[in-house]
Amino acid sequence: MKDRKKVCYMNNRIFLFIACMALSAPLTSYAQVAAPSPVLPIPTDHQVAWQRMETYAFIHYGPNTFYGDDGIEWGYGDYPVDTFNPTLGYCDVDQWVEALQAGGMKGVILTAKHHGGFCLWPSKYTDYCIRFGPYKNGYGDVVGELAESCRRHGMKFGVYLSPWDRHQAHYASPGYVEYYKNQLRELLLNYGELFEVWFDGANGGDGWYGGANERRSIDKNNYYDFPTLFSYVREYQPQAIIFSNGGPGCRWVGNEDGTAGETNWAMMRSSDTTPAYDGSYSPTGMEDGDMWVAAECDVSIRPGWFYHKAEDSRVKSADDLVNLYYKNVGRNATFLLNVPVTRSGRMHPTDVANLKAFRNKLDRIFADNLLAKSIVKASEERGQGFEASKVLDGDFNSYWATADGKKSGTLTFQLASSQKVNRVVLQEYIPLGQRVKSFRVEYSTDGSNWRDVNCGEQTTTIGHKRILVFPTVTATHLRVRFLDARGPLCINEVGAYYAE
Ligand code: FUL
Repeated sequence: MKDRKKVCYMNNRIFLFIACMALSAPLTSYAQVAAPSPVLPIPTDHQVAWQRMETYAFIHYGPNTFYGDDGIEWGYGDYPVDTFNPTLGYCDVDQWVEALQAGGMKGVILTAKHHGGFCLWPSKYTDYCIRFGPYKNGYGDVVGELAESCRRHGMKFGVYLSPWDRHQAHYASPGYVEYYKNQLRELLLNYGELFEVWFDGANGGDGWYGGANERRSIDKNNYYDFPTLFSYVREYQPQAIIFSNGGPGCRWVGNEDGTAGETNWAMMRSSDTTPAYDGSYSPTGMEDGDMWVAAECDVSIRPGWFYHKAEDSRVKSADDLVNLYYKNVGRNATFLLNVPVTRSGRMHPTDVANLKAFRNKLDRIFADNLLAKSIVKASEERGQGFEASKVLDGDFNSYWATADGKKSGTLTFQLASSQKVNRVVLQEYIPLGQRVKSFRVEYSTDGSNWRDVNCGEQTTTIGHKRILVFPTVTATHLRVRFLDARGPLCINEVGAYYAE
C-alpha cells in the first residue's frame, strides 16, 4: 500500500514536471533574449551624444573680419591689435545664438584664435588679444560672452584654437608649443563645459612672426605635441569631442564642401592613420578600422569663412542647405555649418533668414513618417525586445535585431494607403557598432512586384543615419533588404517621407 502510494506520488511528480515543461516551452521562446554583442570598435557615450546633435555651427569672427576694404580669410599676423572693433560697441551674442537655434543648430564653435594669432579672450599669455584693443575698452571677452549666452539658451559651446600662429615670434620653436598649451588650458578651464575642441589642420608657411616676415616650416605631425594637448582636453573636459584631421573624437571628412562619402564608416585603422596627423582624414572611413572616429563636414554658408560684404549675394539658400544635410547627416556624418559675424557685431540678415528657412524646410519634410501607421514585418526577429515594430517607435534605445550569425534580413512595410514617397531614412543602433555593408530600398504597388527606388547612390553603409533621396514613387508597400553586415542587424528606425 505504502509502495503504491509512493508510485502514485512519483507519477504525479513526473506528470507535473512534464506539464510544466510543456507550458514553459512556448513561454521561453517569448522570454527576453540577450542583446547582440557589440561589433568593435564602438563609440563612447560622448561620441554617440555628439553624433545625435547632427547639426551645429561654426562662427568665424576676429580681426580678419575688419581688415582691409572687405575683410580677409587668413591674417598674416601683423594687423594692429585694435583691428577687432565691432561697430555696435558690443557683440550681439544673443542674436547669434538665437539665429543659430532657429536654424536647428545644437551647438556653436567659435574661432577663439585663427591663424592670425589674435585672441578673442583676454589671455594672460599674450598682449595680442582683446585686452589691448578698443573692444569694451579692453574689458570684453568674446569667448566668455558667447559661452555665457549659450548657457542661457541651452546651446552647447566649443572652441577653435588655431595651432598655426602667424603672429608669434617664437612660432616654430619649442617655446610656442608651451604658449599654445597654456592658451588651450585657459580655454579649457575658464569657459564652462565644451562639447568640442577644434584643432585646425592648416599649419606652417609664411607669416609676420614678430616682424621676421618669413616662411617657417614645422613638422606638422610632431611639432605641436598633440598627445599632450589631447590629454588636457581629456582631463579638463572629458565630454568634449576632439576634432583634428584624424580624430581622435571625430575626423575631418577631407573637403570643405559639406559632403561625406556615400559609403561612410565611422571607423579608421590605427595602423594607417594617427589622430591629428596630416592626411589622416577620410570621406569614407574604413570598414575594418579599429578606432571610432566619425566624420564631421565643415562648410560655410558663404564662399568664405569670414564675413565679406562682396559675398552678400552668395549666401547658400535653404534648399542648398537641405541638400547638404542629405549629404552629411544623411551619410552618417555631422553638419558643421559656419555662419560668420559682420563688422557690426551681428550676423547678416540674409544668413539668418536662410538658416531659419533651412530648418523650417527640414521640419516640414520630416514631419510625417508615412510608415508610422504601416504594418511592418521582418524576415526574422531575434526575440522579445527586438521586434520589427521597434523601427517605428521613435525610441533611440530600441531596435530591431536579428539572431547571432544572421547578417542579412528584410523589413517589409505595408502602408495604410497608397502614398507618394521620395525620401527614406534609415538608422542603425550605433552604440553597438556600425554594421550594415549593403542594402536596397524597394517599393511595390501590390506587395508582390518590387522595384528599386533608384536613389542614384551607393547603398552600402547606414551608420547613425542614412537618407536616400529619389524621384517620387507611388507605393502601397516599401521594403528594405539588408544584404550584408559586420554582425547581426541592429536597426534603430526607418522612416519614409514625401517632400513636395
Ligand atoms: C581651415 C582654415 O584654414 C580656414 O580658414 C577655416 O578656419 C577652416 C574651417 O579651416 O583649415
